[in-house]
Amino acid sequence: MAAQSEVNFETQLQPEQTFPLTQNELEQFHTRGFIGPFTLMEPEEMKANWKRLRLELFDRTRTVYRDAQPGTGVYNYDRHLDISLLADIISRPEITHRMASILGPDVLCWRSEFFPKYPGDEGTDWHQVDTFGGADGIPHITWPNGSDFGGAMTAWIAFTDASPEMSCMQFMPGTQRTMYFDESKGMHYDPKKENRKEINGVLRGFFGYDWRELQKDPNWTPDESQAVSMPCRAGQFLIFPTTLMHASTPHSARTKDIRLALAARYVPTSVKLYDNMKESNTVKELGGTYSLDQYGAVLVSGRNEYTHNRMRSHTTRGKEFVNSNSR
Ligand SMILES: O=C(O)CCC(=O)C(=O)O
Repeated sequence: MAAQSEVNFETQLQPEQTFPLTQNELEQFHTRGFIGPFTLMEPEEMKANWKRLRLELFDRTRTVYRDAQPGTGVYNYDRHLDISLLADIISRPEITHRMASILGPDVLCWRSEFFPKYPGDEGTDWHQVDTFGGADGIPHITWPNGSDFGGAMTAWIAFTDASPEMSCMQFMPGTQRTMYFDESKGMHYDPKKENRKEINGVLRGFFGYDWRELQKDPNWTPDESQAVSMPCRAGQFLIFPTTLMHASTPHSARTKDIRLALAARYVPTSVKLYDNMKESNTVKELGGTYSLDQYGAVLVSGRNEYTHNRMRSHTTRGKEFVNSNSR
């Protein structure tokens, strides 16, 4: 993981508008591998945003992946590249200043993904993500040689409440530096597997995949006694590296309400994105495929001194992305 670099938050920001992690928080983060929940906005504001977003998600005329297949996990990938509300959220200083405290000053948001859980849905099974190539075995991101860390730093942003009965996140503290999975093995997709299987007595799965196919040791099982549940109110967010063992509880609440989270993924600018897809220009994941023709990473903090990644300065609707720490 990048050592903490000196981060100079914009001088025109008032102290109450800057959000670096404190030394204590950083220590806690490095020991446990996660931190939060932090408040991005009040529940009522987030619930109103979700109401608006529900309608905006239907309009796919400006999405960068118009070729993505309905019903697959990739269908609503990277909607921050066309929806202004999401463009604002992934660039919010409450998130990006904290990311800069962990990753160093120069930070990209390279992806956003929705995780909807409907009543009765399985929880997401225990997993760790290093290369993001779990589906096809091909790394989607490449850290520079010698980096002691892969994966991406996630801001897991709750659009609705996420209680233990309503699919809250779970973590295994301190597992972020030991990979129990090898994504180069690849997995088999079978949507019929969804919401069907109990693992250790809990309804869990991985969106039509079985992440356990990637286990380095087929006989290993996660030690659930180590699991910590992290409920969030709508408008709160958690930060964790994808290499931390993480999961979510099933949505077993007696309600008609969905649980919805947006996972925004951040990396330093030195990380190469989709370098292995240069020829095909196509990504395969979560049962779907999409072309990278209109893709670009977003600089949310600092400077980009590299030319290896495609970048976007504006959404497809012409809204400029905000860099909350432009050095
Ligand atoms: O929200 C979930 O159920 C899982 C989220 C997750 O696995 C992630 O953000 O990496």
